[in-house]
Parts: sequence; structure tokens; C-alpha cells
Amino acid sequence: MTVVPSASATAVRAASAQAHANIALIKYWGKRDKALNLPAVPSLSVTVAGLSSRTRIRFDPALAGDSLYFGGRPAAGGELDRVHAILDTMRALAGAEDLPARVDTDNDFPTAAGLASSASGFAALVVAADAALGLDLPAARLSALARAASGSAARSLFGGVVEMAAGTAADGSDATARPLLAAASWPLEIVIAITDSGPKAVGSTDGMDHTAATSPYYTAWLASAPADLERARDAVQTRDFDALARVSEASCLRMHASALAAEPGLIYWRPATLAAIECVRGLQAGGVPVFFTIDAGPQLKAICAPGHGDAVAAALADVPGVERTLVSGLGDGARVITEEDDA
Ligand code: 2P0
Repeated sequence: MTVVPSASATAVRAASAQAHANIALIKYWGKRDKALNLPAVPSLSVTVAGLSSRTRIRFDPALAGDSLYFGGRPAAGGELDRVHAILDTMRALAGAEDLPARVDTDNDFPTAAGLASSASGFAALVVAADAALGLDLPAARLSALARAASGSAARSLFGGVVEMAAGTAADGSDATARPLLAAASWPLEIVIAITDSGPKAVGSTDGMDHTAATSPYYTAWLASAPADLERARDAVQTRDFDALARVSEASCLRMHASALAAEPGLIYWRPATLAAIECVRGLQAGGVPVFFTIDAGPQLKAICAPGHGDAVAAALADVPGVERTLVSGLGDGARVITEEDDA
């Protein structure tokens, strides 16, 4: 049994953490429990060094209540509710139920670039809160806490290639992520092609719900996902790029097929997204080791074998409608940072 030190309800306690965004190769789409935010399918992702969030938390009895700031601007509504829920759970574990907190979070990438920041933001939040409250929870427990706020956030606790289990336990205790391969073990490169930097019409949570409620292909999606995960895990463990490419593109297109078949259909792509797919297919035909994946939005992410990122980025930058490209390696897991790191 772990003895948890009790956080004083009177002292100010602060900590900062950094976490990277992640890109799923085997997609998470659908929930088996909406209240606990448990995924209906397992997923597998790569952590992206070039996209990170820094989150500072200050527990202070003098504060009136929890507050959340994005880049210095106060946030409210759903995001604040999710932060509040995570903090309530963590405060209860620390015996500090009545200790309000101010959370400041910043991304090193423009949110206007149409890239999701909730995964890195919530992963950084749980790591910072864990340090500030002196909980020292195991990473798997932190992953489960992040998952309650955002399914993809559970994966950003870890670096390199990460697997997220759907789990079967009713309380979600086995729906956690775990690292499969360290970033340095297989230095894949990631190219993000921005095709539309505006906000997306239907967010992931609503898109999943709508797909589950109205798409006749959702059942087929649920049935096919576990086998795709097994194939991807095998490919990662044997560093078989071609096998990972095949199953990752299949998972992406199956996810989009289930969403396209909803009523009304969810079309996340723009013409430039499709043009970028054709570009990747052309590179593949020419022998370049690259494959694509696309989340619930119009950006295309190209995963490249080590050493091929710059050439792939150059090709994608030439695709009409691609506004800009970003090249990154694989990143490490979420970690506490000091004020000096923060400077
Ligand atoms: C993924 N997506 O696996 C998939 C692919 C979007 C498409 O994880 O409802 O924002 O907060 O748990 O984490 C986006 O899902 O959803 C996502 P919630 P989240 O990356």
C-alpha cells in the first residue's frame, strides 16, 4: 500500500510540467463509457517532439476557486470543467479537498494551426498537479487521470511509441496507456501538412458520439480495431515500417469511413487533404518510406522512416492548398520542469 503524504491545506504549492502532443496511428474513435470517458477501442500513437504544452499549477488557499488561463487569457466552459474534475480527483487523493488552483497553460505551437492541444495540455496538467500535491502517483495512474479529461491525453504521458488499452474494467482502471518503444529506439520522423488552420466544424467528442449513434459502419469499426492494434504493435516491436504503414493507413481510413457513413456524414477532409494523400501515394510508388494519417480534421500527418522527413516535407509543401509544413522527431514523455527550464 502506498502512503500518500497529505498536502497542507494552508501552504501554497506550485509546479510546472511539459508534455508533447501525440498522433494516433491506430485511431481512438468511440467510447465504451461516456461518463468515465473510456475508449471503445485500443489505440497506438507517436509522441511528437515539435508540439508541446507547458502547464504551471499553483494551489493557493487564498484563491476564490479554480481558474484556467490559455496563454494568459482566462478560459471557461468545458475546458475549465474538465480541469476542475481532474483536480477534484487529485485533491481528494492528497487530502486537500478545499485547495483551489490556478492553471496556466501555453503551447509552443499556434493553436490557430488547427492542431489539437488538449492531449499535451491535460498530460502536462496531471504531471504538474501530481508534483505540486506531492502525490508521486505511478505514470499509469496519471495516464488514467488524463484520460478522464481527454482520451488522447492518456497517451501523451509517455514518449516514443505508445499503446492505449480500451480495457474491460467498469471503473476504467485498465484503460491506461503504456510506452511500447522509446523515441531513440526508432527515430521516425513526422511531417504535418497544414491544409486549413481554421477551427473544425465538429469536435472529436461530438464526432464520435454522432458516429456511434448514426453510422451503420460503427459496429464494423469497433470489430476491426483490436486486430489492427495487434498488427501495429507487432510492426513496432519488429521495426517493420511497411507493415506499420499498411495497418496505420487502414485504421485511419476505417475511422473516417465510419464517420463518413454517419447521418449526416462527417467529412473532415478538404480538397488539399486528398491532394496530400495523393502526394504520399506518389512518394510511396517512388520507393519513399512514408505513410499518412489524418485525425478528425483536415491536416495530413506523414510518418517517415528515419532520415526521410525533409524530403517528404518538401514534396508536401508543393501540394496546392498545403499552407505550411512542420517536421518533427519523436518526443519523450511528460515531465516536471523547473523555473530554469521554463525561462
Ligand atoms: C486519436 N482522435 O486517436 C483520435 C483520432 C481524433 C481522431 O483522440 O472525447 O480529443 O476528449 O476523449 O482525446 C481525439 O479525441 O477525445 C482523438 P475525447 P480526444 O488521436
